[in-house]
Amino acid sequence: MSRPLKGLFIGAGFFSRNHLHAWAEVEGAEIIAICDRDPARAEAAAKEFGIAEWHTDAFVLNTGRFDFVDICTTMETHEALVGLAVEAGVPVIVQKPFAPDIATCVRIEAKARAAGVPVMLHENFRFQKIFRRLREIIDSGRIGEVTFGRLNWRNDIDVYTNQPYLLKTERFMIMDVGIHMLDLARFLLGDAHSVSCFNQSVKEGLAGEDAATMLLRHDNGAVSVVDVSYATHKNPNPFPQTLGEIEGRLGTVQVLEGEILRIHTAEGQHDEVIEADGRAWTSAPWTQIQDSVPRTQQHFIDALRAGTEFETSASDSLKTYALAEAAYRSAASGQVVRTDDLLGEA
Ligand code: NAD
Ligand code: 89V
Repeated sequence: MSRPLKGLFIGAGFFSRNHLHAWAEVEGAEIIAICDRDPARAEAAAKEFGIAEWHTDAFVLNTGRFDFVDICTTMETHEALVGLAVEAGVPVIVQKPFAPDIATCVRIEAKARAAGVPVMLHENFRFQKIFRRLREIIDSGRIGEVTFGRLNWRNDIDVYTNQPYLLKTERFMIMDVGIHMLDLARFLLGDAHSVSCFNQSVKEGLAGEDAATMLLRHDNGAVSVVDVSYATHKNPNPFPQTLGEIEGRLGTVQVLEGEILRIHTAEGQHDEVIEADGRAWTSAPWTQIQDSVPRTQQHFIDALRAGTEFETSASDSLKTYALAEAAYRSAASGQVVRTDDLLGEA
């Protein structure tokens, strides 16, 4: 199909502006209509991004005019919205978190697979330039077989002003940022099957945890520590950088502040600075996250056109959400929790 794929965009809230700017840069696709249950938001976004059509009801999916839909709403709405798209036979890219619990994730994925409708998670941390490069270094064999990893995302950004729903979310930090880190841990160290987790609720008045520390055992025997916090006070604030290191049998790569990869091998130490691309619509400190949005969307469109598997397909992502579920259950029980039982539960 040589013409651009026509898309519907649902959810004109806080993060939508990054998606809509990004769609304007993605090759082979265009957003032809916007939908938000809040008419004022739908109309304002359509006006700002020069999109002719706006709607307040996602049933517009049934008009047969869309080649894909981008769902940028919060997790409790995804089962209904993805379900509508699947019934209409419209391929989906949907924001994280996929859904609040593994049973719902499995239900959504099963319905889409039964209908043969492709669904991808918009999980953009692995599409950040620095992590594409880190994966290349690992695949090159320079540090040997990976044996250990540490991924941390700790800062005190005021996330509550832009995303007030996080104040009331019982499953908060693991589903908001932990899920990015768990996907990165799978991307860099391979699949994992066991989790031990301690949660903390440091800020007063939150419904859920704002810090979590997870220990993972990977299928290849590697071990990783994944820790996240919105209650870490550092000056300067490292937001939105993910820091850490990946160790292998022959060397180590550190992920340092300033978007630096420090590669340690028997030959010595070597730094690479992998800066995210600033664009007309990006602004510090969000650049690293914003730059990953068009990269994620371009992957979706390229794979959809080619009929190939999405890196973060709904079926692959079930393994990431099983790790999140295991983390919550471990935090509740104090036990190490295996994931293989969880996927079969729903
Ligand atoms: P938001 O609440 O600001 O916006 C969501 C919008 O969706 C609202 O305008 C709401 O009216 C609309 N909406 C909800 N249900 C709808 C329905 N059934 N039909 C039509 N419109 C509907 O949320 P946000 O902060 O923009 O976050 C959206 C998602 O993006 C969240 O899941 C969040 O976790 C995720 N997010 C991801 C990143 C990232 O990729 N790095 C960053 C921030 C947020
Ligand atoms: O990426 C996210 O999901 C957001 C964050 C503030 C980290 O960008 O919540």
